[in-house]
Amino acid sequence: QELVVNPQPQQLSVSKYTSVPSHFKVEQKNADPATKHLLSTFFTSNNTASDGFSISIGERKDKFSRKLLKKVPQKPESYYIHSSDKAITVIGNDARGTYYGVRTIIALLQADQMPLGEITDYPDVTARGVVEGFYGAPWSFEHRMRQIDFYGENKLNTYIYGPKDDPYHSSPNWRKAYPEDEAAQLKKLIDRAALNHVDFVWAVHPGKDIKWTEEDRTALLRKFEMMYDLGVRSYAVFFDDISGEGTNPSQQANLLNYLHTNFVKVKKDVTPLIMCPTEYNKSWVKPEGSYLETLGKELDPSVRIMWTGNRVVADIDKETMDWINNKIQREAFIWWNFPVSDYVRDHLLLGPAYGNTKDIAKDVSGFVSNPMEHAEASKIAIYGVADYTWNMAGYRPEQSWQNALKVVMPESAAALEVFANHNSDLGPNGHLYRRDESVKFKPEAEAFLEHLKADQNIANLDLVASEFNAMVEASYILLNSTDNLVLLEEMRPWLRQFKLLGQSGLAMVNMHKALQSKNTTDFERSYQAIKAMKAEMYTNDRNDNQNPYQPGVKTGSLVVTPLIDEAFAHLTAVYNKTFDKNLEVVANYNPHKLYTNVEQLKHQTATLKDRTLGMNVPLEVIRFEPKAYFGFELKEAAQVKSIAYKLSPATSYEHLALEVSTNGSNWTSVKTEVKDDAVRGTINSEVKYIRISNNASKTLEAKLDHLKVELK
Ligand code: LTM
Repeated sequence: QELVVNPQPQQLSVSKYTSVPSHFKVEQKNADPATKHLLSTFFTSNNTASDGFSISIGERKDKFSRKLLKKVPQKPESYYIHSSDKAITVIGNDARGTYYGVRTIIALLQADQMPLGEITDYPDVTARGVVEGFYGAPWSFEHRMRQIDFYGENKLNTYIYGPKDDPYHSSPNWRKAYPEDEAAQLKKLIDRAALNHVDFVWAVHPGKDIKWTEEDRTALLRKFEMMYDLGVRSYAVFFDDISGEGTNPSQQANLLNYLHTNFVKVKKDVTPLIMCPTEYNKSWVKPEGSYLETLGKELDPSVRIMWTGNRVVADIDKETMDWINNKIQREAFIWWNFPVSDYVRDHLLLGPAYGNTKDIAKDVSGFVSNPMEHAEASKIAIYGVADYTWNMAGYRPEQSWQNALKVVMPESAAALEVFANHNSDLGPNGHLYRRDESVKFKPEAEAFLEHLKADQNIANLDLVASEFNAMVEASYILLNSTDNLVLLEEMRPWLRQFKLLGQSGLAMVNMHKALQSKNTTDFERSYQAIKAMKAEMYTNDRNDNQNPYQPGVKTGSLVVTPLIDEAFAHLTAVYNKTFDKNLEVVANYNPHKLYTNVEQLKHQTATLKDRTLGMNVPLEVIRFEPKAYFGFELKEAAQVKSIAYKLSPATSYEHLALEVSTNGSNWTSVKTEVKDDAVRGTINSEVKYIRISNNASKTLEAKLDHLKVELK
């Protein structure tokens, strides 16, 4: 086993490698319960003996020689390790530092060879971890237990519990106690976090219905107390994705200051509060207001303020940090919206964690990743976040990613690499956030298509075929793997699609070969095979991963799928022309477009499923200025059966009109009815444009639940 310590230590100097002793004598001085527990999981009666290799563990305050103590960095959570052929000494600067030192020692002793030398180590970022802050099914209890262990293993110290769809986290139930069984599970999670030196931060999301009254602030204090009784010692208050009265910055600051004075200061063992503002990214800052400045001025300086960057989903750089830190008069706490996929639920994001610059360590008070609802699959990115936030200068995203794959699937890492390599981009999305995908294969795919279309010799044909083959083989290996069944369950629908995609790539290569040799039988067989595979993928897309937002299963969508589709269409067209045939050239595309002047909606995508045209709606609150409109422009005028949309709050409907047009200039209002809080309109003529417009003179703020047009 090679030596991999994640996160990568700050300084590691190895004088030589030696074989790992079989037995140890462990002497621990001031180890806390978490460190004791960790030691007991590795050092058992099987590998300890009174004459074993000496390992001595303790904290700065314990008795160690001055020479060694001088080497322990004066930084929170730091540690120093000295290992010689006689003994290993681990000294932590504090309890967490000692724990992390022991984590490192265990990693060293699990390698083939033990390094002798010194390790001096400390984290760059104070609070590092995960915010379970996505929309969609919250993680299960079992997944959370696995996650918390994973954070401990990778020296992450923060888990913010804030799943948008937990009713007791958000409105109106934030005021209520958790039901007994859920409270019992939370208690177990909190205890597990303590055992892993992870701060379990319980977050509340009260802004949708909070009243700035004595009654509500005592309700919140009461809820904090309940959580305290379960063992919570860290708290956050989220005001993201809300509209109305709850967005008032002075009132938010008042509430946080009240909690700081009446709870944090009183308890003494509670860490400083964290808050997520309503304007949590630069693109949402209202030019007419001074929301962030107000928070900066009025919030107690100890309160940490979250920030997602220049947009909702963004990577972070020095300029981002300088801008926000200046506004809020403190170092922002980064909420990195990666690998969260709640706005592209048909995709799996398995690529490396990259894009944040390496010069922001001193500008952030924390850095947490918002993950996918697929907890186990998110570990690939989280592993990278642990590495990046600990040692920014030394972070190498690609290497860290390779290591992560080996950790999550030790036996099948090579196959997982093939799969993850082609499943990392998000596809077009409203946040305009994209990731590299199929990086090494992309130039090959481009060269292949270029030569194919120019009717030239395809020099890399074997290479392209061998990638498709690797995809099929990797799918078989992973679908039958046993080294991480939890991960396999999450990936299964995508693996089935991926196998079919690889197979259809191979059939496409065969179509090319058959066309070259003018073998019409072989060509038509491979053509039919691709059509059959496409039909199967379509069925999978309709049956697997069904959710109301982006249902279905998309794989290889940046490079591999377009390559196969384009090559298939081209080959079929050439074949038809050459042999005077009429095989159908299928194009899977949606010819209709979104039609809007709302900035937040401009980059959303339109989907066409059967005869239903829909908008991929954003999860956030949308601002509809006066004269704002949103809808569709059809490719050509067509008969429409019905139009349906839903906004919350439903009071927005008073100011909105549903209109249609054949030319985009002359508009006709459509009669509508409201049923189950949704609006429905029917028309009996051909239309090309459909829009919902804000005819009021004031800006409306609302969430869009859906917009659907049924075509005849
Ligand atoms: O990003 C923040 C602060 N809030 C929400 C998240 O809950 C959600 O997961 C992400 C990504 O869709 N966007 C948000 O607005």
